Amino acid sequence: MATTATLLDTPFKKEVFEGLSAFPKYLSSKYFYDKKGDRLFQDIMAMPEYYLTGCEFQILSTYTEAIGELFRDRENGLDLIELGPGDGKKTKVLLKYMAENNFNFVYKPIDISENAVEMLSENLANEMPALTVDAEVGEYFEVLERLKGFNKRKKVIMVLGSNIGNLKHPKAIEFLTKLKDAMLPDDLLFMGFDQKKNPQTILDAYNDKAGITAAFNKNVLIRINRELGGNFQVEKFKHWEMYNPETGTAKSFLVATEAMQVSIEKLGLTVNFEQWETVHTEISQKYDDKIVQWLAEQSGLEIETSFTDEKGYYKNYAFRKV
Ligand code: AVJ
Repeated sequence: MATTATLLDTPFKKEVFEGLSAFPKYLSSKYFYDKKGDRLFQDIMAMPEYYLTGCEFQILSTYTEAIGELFRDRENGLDLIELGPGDGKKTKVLLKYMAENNFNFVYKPIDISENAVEMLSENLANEMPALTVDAEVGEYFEVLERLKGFNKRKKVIMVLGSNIGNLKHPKAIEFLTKLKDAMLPDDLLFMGFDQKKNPQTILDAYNDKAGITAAFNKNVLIRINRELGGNFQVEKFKHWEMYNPETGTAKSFLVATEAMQVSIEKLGLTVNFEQWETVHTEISQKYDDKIVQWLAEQSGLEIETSFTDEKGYYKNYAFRKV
């Protein structure tokens, strides 16, 4: 034990070791996002089946003024803090409105992908040179502590893309509660929640014919191979998606198509797979008003207002601290 324990010196190593030693096996979706994972996620956002991005873009474009004015401060300016901005395409709609309408603000994007943060900062420096950008790399839960330092003037915390959907309800409540704890009465939380809809539409979004989502899911194995000295034969795993319309939970798996043994050198770990054994890799929770209302209640937040797209596929909610 002592020899393996000393090897687990990063969260990635520790979590991969735990997840692949567990039964049933699991890996965290937060490790999808290396350089190649970021690119694959960009491709996902551009696919016709992945309706989320287009719907949220439509909402932000249609209701730019209403949303922007919700953000407006009384006098001292504001900090706009975004968790998980990705490429910032949707956010730029709001940033441009704010820049053109006399907002005094700093934009603070925080992402787990160092690569995404760098690309976004560069892009904004080119496209909106007058904008003050103060980017950071970090994980949601670790970043929340630092948010408390932003209490000198109004802050708006933004989480787009239904990123909260990667958290099961208890974790989502923990996350929302910590956001609430970092907020003052005048602060706003603006969040995107993908809505329950025809289960087929959801399945198609996470199981596209071109196999981009499959490649995205398998990228975590490639990353383990490269960063941790693993020898996964990635093509021997099958991407599998299921959606439970009762709970609103979409789940992704990697399924071993044959029995095999995988070794991960830097973890000192050998993993046995039975044929058809699974690795659970991601949840993408879908919501309705009732669930969001309940999450808010459990977290000490209240919904101030919400915006939806033409089809009602997706919703952005503005919350305040109770
Ligand atoms: C970035 C977490 C919102 O769950 O819809 C896309 C990631 N996974 N296709 C989602 C994802 C598979 C995405 N989030």
